[in-house]
This record gives sequence, C-alpha cells and structure tokens, in this order.
Amino acid sequence: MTAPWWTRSVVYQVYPRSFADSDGDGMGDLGGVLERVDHFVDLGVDVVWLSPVYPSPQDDNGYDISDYRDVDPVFGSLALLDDLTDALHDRGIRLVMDLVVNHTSDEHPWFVASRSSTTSPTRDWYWWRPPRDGAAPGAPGAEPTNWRSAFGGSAWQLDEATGEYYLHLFSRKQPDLNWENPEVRRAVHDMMRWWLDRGVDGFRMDVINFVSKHVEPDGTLHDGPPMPGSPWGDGSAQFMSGPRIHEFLGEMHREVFEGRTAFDGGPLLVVGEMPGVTVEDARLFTDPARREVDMVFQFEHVDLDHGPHGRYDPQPLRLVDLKTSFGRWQAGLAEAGWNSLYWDKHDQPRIVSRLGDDSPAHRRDSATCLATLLHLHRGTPYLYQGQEIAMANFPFERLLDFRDIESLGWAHEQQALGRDVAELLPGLRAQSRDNARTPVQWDDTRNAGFTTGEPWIAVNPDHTTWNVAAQRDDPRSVLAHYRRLIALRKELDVVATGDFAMLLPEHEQVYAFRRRLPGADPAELLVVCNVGGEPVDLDVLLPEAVGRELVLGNLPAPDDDAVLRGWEARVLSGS
Ligand code: TEU
Repeated sequence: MTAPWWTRSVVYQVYPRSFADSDGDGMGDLGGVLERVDHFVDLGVDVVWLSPVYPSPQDDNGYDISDYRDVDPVFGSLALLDDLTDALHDRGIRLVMDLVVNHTSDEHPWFVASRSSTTSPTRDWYWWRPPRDGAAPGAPGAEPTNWRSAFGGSAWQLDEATGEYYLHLFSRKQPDLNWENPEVRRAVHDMMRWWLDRGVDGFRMDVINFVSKHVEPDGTLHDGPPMPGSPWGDGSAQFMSGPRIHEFLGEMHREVFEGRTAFDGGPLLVVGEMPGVTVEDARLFTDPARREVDMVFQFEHVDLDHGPHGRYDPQPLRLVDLKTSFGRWQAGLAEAGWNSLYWDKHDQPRIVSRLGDDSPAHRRDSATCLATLLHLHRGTPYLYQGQEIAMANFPFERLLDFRDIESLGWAHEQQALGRDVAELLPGLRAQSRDNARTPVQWDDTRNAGFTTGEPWIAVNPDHTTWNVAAQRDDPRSVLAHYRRLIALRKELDVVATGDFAMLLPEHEQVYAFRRRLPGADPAELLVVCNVGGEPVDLDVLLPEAVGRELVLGNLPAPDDDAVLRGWEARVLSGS
C-alpha cells in the first residue's frame, strides 16, 4: 500500500491575526494571507492550517466561535476565504480549517438559546449543573466540581438568571458543548460537511479529546486532585479522552469524512489536537484501520520544561528527557498510526529561545539545528509562521505588554494569592503564548511590513535583522534551510516512511538517530545534532558517523568531520 500523501508533506500553520494585515487596521486578515500565498510555494509546504477566522468576540483570539458558517469581518468574508482556497488549490496546496467544537462562544445562538431558561429545548446542549449539595448559587464551594479553568479560576460560571452553573474548561465566554447529546453531534457534523462542500481539505480539531467527559449515568461529574499553586483542582482526568471518545470520533468519521476527498481527489487531512493524550491512546486514534483521525497533536515534549506549579514555573528542558519522550512516540506509532512533529505553534513559546540559543552568535545555527532534528523524524512536520526565519520570544517587560487570556488569567490568579508581578514576569516571559503571537516579521520597515496601522500586539524589535526579506535570497539563512528540509522529505522515501531508531539515549548534548527503509536509495540515514554550543568528538562518541556522505548539513561542510561543531546538525547517508 502506498503511504498516504501526508507522510511526505509539511503543514504550515497560519495564525491569521498575526500573519499579515491588508487593510491597515492592525489585525492580520485573509487579504494578508492571499497577498503572501507564494510564500508557501517558496517554502514548498503542502498544507496550510488556518487558525480560526469565524465570527467571534475574540475573547480567546477566535477560539470562541459565535457563528461556524461565516468569516469574521475583521478577517474578511466567505468570498475572500473562497478566493484563498482557490489560490492555494491552484498552487497544489491544501487548506485545513481549525475546528473548535468542544466549546462555542457564549454569544453563539446555540448557547443564547440554551441559557434562556432551564426548560429551553436546547438546555442540554451545554453542561448545566445546580449548585453543589444544594448550596446557594454563588456561595463559596457551590461550584459543581473543583475543576480549574485553563485560563484561571473555576471551570464553572454561575448564570444568575437560572441559578445554575455552566461548564467552561477555558474562558467563561467558551461554554463546553455537551457531546453526550446526539443533537449536538448532528449539528456539528452538518456544519463540518458544509465546510467540506465549500472545498476545504480537512480540519485541525481543537482539544477534540475533551468532547467525551467522564460522566456518570445520572450526570454526576467528579472532582479532581488539588492543583499545586491554585485554589482549584485538576479535572483533566475527568475531561480528557473520556469513555466515549473513540465512539464519537468513529461516528464523526462515518458521518462527515467517509467517501470524501480533498480538492485533488486525494484523502482529506484530519488532525486531532489532544492535550494529555498517551502514546497508547494515540495509536488507537491514528490507526488507519479504526478510521478516527489521521494524526494527533500531543503535548508530552512541550510539557517537559513545566515545573511543579505548571507552565509558568519553567525548569530547564533536559535533552535526555526529550529523547525519551520523542523516542517513545516514534516507537509507539511505528507499526500503526502517525506522528505530528512540531516545536512552535500559537500556544507555545519560540523554540529557538526555549531550547535553542537566540543570542546573535548562535541564533541561526541553533534554529537550523533544531529544525533538522525535528524534520528528520518519522511523522508530518508542522511549521508555525515565523519559525521559518527563527523568530524568537518577545522581550516582555510589563504585564501590560501581554494580550493572551491564558497568561493574564494565570497572572491575575497568582496576584490574588498574594504573589508580586515581579515574581511572575520571568515565567510569563519564558512561556507565554504571546511569544508566538507577535506579528510575522516580513521586512525591516516599521511594524516589520505586517501592517500600516497600529499592530494589535507589539512587533519584536529584532525584526530589523530577523525578517523574511533578509533571508529569502540568502542560501545560508534559516529560511533557505527549511526549504532544503522540506524538499528532502519529498525527495527521499527514507525520510518520509523509513523506520526510526534512537541512538545515544543518555547523552546530554548530542541527539542522534537512524532512519532505515530497505530498498530505498539511500536505504539508511544517520542524523547527528549537537544541541549545544560546545564541539563534540564524534570519532569518540559515534565513530560510525565519521566518514559518511553528507546529505544535508546546517553548517558549511566540515574540514574535519570527526568534530561535530556547536549547534551542528548533519544528515549522513548510510555506510
Ligand atoms: O489549546 C488547547 C490547550 O490545551 C491550551 O490550553 C494550550 O495547549 C495551553 O496553552 C497549553 O498550556 C487549544 C488552542 O490551541 C488554544 O489556542 C485555545 O486557547 C484552546 O484550545 C481553547 O480553544
């Protein structure tokens, strides 16, 4: 059986509000994407994943949808989205929409109707519960469970009019849909088919493993254990990958995807974002024989530098831990299923600052080293806007600099616990989602060519040096290296579908692995990456890596290949 098209493809994620602004209002929009569609051709990517552009109050930057069948005027129109779809298809590029169906906006008509009264016919489209144990609505401890919202505070919001609480795992303006109700699932499937009829080529499904909660037959939901650093509990075991998740995804596959194809007649692409998913579950979710999803976004590697108090309590990311995690995922999905491979995305800080070295001396080399490490793994690489030019974290100085509801929600929760802002800033500076949401740096002009207006979030001052224009024609640029990596995946079958074997699992600085595909040419690749600034003696550490043909390197060919230079990555052909 020939391997599916996405085994040799790369997906580019566009976060539209920060990509490019075509009308000068300071917000990125579809016109900006359309103007730069040839940037995707220049890179050689095969899919564009578009973060939400639907009508939304923008409480969570569009992940709070108030109308699933339109485009928010701030981004453009359905007609403009059709133009972008056509422009991408004309260039052989698929469009995958971001689908947020674990929750809607509280301004969605579905929720407005559901909250209108306890006897509303659609009351059961959302999770409504009375105060716990008959307590008075709004009384301390009256929340139905102790769950913390991802954005701080209780995951339950009291609706004064009816005296009941509704569940919101994210912001209070993002009420969770109740997927136990078949009417909800039917409405979601219908909407998804509507988008496929418009010609989109698949979906990235937001926190899709949250749609099945662990709920008792009588509707009881259970508390979670205490959450360090928060007055609330950790409900994740109660709402992640619940008992009906495979049933719901199988039903969705039958009702929505069965028999459908992408614009070129090939298979659609269905990606499940699944915080907390295990390798064992992912094997079930992505096994083609089970017809659930094609691949998942897992979070193990991006949680490795979270301290005991979570994301904003960062600790150094140890390379050995990364190898253990990536190695487990490579082995776990080797026989069935498929990995998504990512560093950056709109919810994560920039990898060149997080694991690389964004100092002027090492930024280019560390970014291209980490790019090579990831792209040579088995799986589909995702490239987040700006990563192709090594955009780095932003030098946040004050709480006022941040826009992200998650960062600010955590900060306000911590301040309420008596912590001083000065104590919170280092964790926010290192880990805030806003690091990935500063405008893409197109050139060295004012606002980096992102907008002629006032950007909704500050442009990184380093755009005068780090921008697309400065890199496009430079063969040694980060951008040029990504072009070569993306081309290599198309060119070499061993990159696309070869097996994976981790080497040097205990080495704290060198990340090395082997790829093999018997019968391919080459049938074997050896990849060695020095994830650090100090040179390493390869002839001592990995003698088999010395004297091989260099297929692709991120530094000029070495005089002495027995020494692996600081931040050097080499892709070497077999024997
Ligand atoms: O994110 C899922 C999620 O778990 C987020 O809380 C995110 O991973 C977190 O920041 C990690 O610490 C998805 C979207 O990607 C995110 O932008 C949305 O805010 C969230 O769902 C709600 O829709």
